[in-house]
Amino acid sequence: MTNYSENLERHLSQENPVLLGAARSFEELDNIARELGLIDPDYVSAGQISWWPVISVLGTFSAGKSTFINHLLQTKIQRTGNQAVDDKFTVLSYSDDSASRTLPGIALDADPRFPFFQISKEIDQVLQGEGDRINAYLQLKTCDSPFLKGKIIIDSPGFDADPQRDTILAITKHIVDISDLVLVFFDARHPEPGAMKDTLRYLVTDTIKRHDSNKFLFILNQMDTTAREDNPEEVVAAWHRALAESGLITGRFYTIFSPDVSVPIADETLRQRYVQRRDRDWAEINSRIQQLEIERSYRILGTLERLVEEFQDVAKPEIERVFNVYRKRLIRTDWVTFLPVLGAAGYGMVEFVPLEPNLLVMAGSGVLMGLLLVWSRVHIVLSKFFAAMGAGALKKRQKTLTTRWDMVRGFRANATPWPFLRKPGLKGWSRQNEAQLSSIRQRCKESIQSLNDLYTNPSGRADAAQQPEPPAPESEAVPRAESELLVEPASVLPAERPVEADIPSKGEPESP
Ligand SMILES: Nc1nc2c(ncn2[C@@H]2O[C@H](COP(=O)(O)OP(=O)(O)OP(=O)(O)O)[C@@H](O)[C@H]2O)c(=O)[nH]1
Ligand SMILES: [Mg+2]
Repeated sequence: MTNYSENLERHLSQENPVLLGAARSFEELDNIARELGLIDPDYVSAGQISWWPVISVLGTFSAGKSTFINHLLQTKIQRTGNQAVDDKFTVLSYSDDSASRTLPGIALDADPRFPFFQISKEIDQVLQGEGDRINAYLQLKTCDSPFLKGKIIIDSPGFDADPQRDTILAITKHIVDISDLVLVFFDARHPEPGAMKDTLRYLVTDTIKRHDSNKFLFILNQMDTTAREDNPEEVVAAWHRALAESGLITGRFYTIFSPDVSVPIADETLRQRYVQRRDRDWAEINSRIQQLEIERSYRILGTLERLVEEFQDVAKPEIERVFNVYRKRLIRTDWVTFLPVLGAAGYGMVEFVPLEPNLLVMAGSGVLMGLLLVWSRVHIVLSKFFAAMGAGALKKRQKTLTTRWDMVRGFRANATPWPFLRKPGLKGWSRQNEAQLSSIRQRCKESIQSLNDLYTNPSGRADAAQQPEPPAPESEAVPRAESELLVEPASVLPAERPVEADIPSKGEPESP
């Protein structure tokens, strides 16, 4: 077992038994592929996919990013405060150890399980030598919050807080690229464009045209502070205007505040409206986060199933086909080139018949050996030529078939000069392998069924959908229907909302 698989399995055994089975199947599949020569000895298929969805929290400084994360995780893992607190990115990852550990950035840079593997090289490209200072930019923290099971959350420094701008920007770009969900925080205490300038430019304008722009959620935090204003709608309107001026017309906009540190709202009716609106938006954010967890399990099992299919139905038959052509070509040309050897040997026999029998045997075998040597040399040259032909044909097929298995490598491992000297068929292939692959496929289907049982409830079981329930901001204030929203799958996701002034006004009662 490789180091990677060992670490992966240890981590999954703590947080997702269904996926632990999948990780073992990846390993089994790799062993078969290795025997067949389809992958390098140190290649790990499981290392090519993202095992944990990444949620990043970015935005203006002191907007409440760390406070929000602390509330999600129900622990004070991140420091908070009104000065620029975070000066580096913190990757939060699950561990069942109740003592949280903080590891330096190098831990992330060197571990292929995390999406920061070899980030120092990327940083070096932006600023030569800066990659060595990875620990100044990045750290890993472990936490035993059940909410973190099956996901990675990244906390970030405020957007305009750091003088090391280029490096911070490069890491931010990397984080945005690898994230499955990006929460962009703004501060309701500072809705003026100047205070949001950098965030608007890098996290709004630059992201609108992305193909994955749907993964960005725009959040105006600390809404409680607007309750004291004469005209709180104006705060949200100003924020929307700034977003619209940065090019964002439609999207997901949320207005929330932290239940842990919010300032009291004296007017009870107003307070209730604020809380209701906050809880509704918070539930939508939670729902998006929950959805990622569900998607990742299906995505990983889907990838495994596709890999086995590609192996059995595409890569192996293709290699077999090209290898059989190679073998046939070699046999045919062997005969064609062997005939002159036989002819020459026959001619020699006739020529040397008058010689003494002893001399005849010596001369005959000498000539025959020489001829055989020449012939085998010709055979090897031809085998290389035919192997190159086969590899070329497979290379083209590889492009059209879009399989992840390296068919050319698999063919080359088989296209030895003397394939007739071993038993027919592909090297490293047996009925047992075939049965193993079918069993992986079967297990995959069963795992998908287990997930269906976990996330849906067709039989109306009372204990269905046993996921870690994300914390509602103020559970007693959340109406029943909304608290249920927190654990529902995708079907409850709301449609995209256009920009609208989205805060209960002080005067009128809110429409339901
Ligand atoms: N009233 C109110 N205060 C909040 C809210 N969220 C955070 N705060 C306070 O705002 C300050 C900044 O919060 P942090 O969570 O440290 O903000 P941050 O975005 O992580 O800040 P940096 O890491 O420095 O960029 C802290 O004093 C928090 O207590 C909120 O919703 N309402
Ligand atoms: Mg912070």
